[in-house]
Amino acid sequence: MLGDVDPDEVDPKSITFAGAMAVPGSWDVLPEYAGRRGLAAYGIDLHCFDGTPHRVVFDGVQHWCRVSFDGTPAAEHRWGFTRFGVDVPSGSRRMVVLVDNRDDAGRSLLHRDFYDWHHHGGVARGVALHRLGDPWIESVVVTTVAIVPVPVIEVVVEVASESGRQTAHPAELFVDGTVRLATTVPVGVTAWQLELPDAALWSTNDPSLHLVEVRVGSDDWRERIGIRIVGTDGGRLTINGEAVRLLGVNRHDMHPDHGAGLPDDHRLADAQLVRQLGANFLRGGHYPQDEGLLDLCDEMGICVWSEATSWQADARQLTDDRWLEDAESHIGEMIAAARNHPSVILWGLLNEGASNDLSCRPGYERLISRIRAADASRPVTFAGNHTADDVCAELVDVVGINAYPGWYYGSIDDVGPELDRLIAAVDAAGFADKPIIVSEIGAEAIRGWRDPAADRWSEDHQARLLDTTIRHLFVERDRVCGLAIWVLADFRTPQAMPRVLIRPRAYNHKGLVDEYRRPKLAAEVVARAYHDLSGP
Ligand code: ADA
Repeated sequence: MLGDVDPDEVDPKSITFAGAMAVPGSWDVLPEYAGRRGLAAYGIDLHCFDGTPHRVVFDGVQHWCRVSFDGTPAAEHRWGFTRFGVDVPSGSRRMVVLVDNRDDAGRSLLHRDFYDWHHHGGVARGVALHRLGDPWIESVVVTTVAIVPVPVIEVVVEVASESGRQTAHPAELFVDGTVRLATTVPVGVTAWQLELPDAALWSTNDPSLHLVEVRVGSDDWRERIGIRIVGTDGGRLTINGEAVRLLGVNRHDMHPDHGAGLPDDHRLADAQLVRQLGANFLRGGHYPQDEGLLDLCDEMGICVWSEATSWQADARQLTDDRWLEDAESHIGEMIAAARNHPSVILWGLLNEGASNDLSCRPGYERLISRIRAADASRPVTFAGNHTADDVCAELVDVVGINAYPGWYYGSIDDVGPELDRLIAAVDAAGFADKPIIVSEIGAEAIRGWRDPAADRWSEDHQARLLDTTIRHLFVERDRVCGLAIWVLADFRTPQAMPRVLIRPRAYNHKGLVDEYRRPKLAAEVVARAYHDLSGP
């Protein structure tokens, strides 16, 4: 760890590597570096000798990094949680990655002075060295085009080459191990449509998956896909034309022992916990989730709201061209990494941004257009906390409502009337045909604090509030199509004053389970209510 130094002052060649660090991992959960902010350096020797291009692919480095080879800077990346690749020069090279976890909005624009979750530092997600071949496959995108009368998918392949554009390269396309196409492709983008009469569809109850493999020259690329169409219809969200009720939770990709670098088994445990709760829906609040988790959601039929990072963006950010540019490129990276996952049914952005401010509307328009231009096959949404005077809901397909009646204001008796008031405001604004998701609601509870009076901070209060919410939304009323409880597990939050004074231990305690995933009463109560609603 280099500490509180300016990365521009650091010569990667002069660094002496004294410590050791696991990759993936967050350094600031290790006792040696606990809570430290600053610059860290990772070093490794790479040997790429066979004359074909190589690329090192990072799945998430938090939050700013500069990659260099033999001291020469090759790339910088801002903001964690998304994948990026850096081409490696051939030969034996010393790769040094400078990683900065300081909250520095100058260097990492998507930051602001306070985000309600702790920002860990490190090469928190996976890293892989790819031998590309020449030509190589740059990307494969698979989209469901139709499901009747037979399923049809579109496969878009982008091919690149160092040695010229003209050549037609031999290519093959396999689905579930059977060759479906043997042809040639040029450098650039090629699209194929393919009928798959026998292919089973993906749904939450029956999440069938298929393997698409593309080979071009000596390079190959595999994508596990699900065939399904997501849509909206008269206030309902549909998968393959059938209305789906989303019963869910929000999730932070965090754990006290691992920071943001969770091992696979922890993500598996979280996905299993979601299923045990009777839930079929996960909102990745407030940043793109790790692809390993998306794989699990694909397999388990858990629908995902994939969200681009931002938290309470204000007019200063939403009217700043540079900020919007950064947000756009972050959105592009999110979509590129997650778009082939059938579980991802919604693109989300701008959690609790200033959607009530007309001056921010062009910013919303710009970012929403960026999403639609990259992928028009999924509805777009944002979680708003200005529902009563929102001026941007018109721009999205699904309206998200964040509200905390019974916690930050009012009592549990106010939960139903307050949700009715907000839902009525959406309908009155002319959006009665848009699906609504209550994207956040919850209360804090300190695990172990049971209180017959069910006062705030008790497990009893939280359980009662969530039970009231679920019954109100889905038993007494039937307007919303989904709910994402805030939040699956307790999580660490910043020390910032004065907010930390309402966050005991510097934790947000609105989890159904605590930070080690030990259940609170609410987990039991929510599981009962969700299972009752979703049937046997
Ligand atoms: C907001 C925000 C969440 C969390 C929540 C809370 O709605 O979107 O990130 O901070 O409040 O716990 O207060």
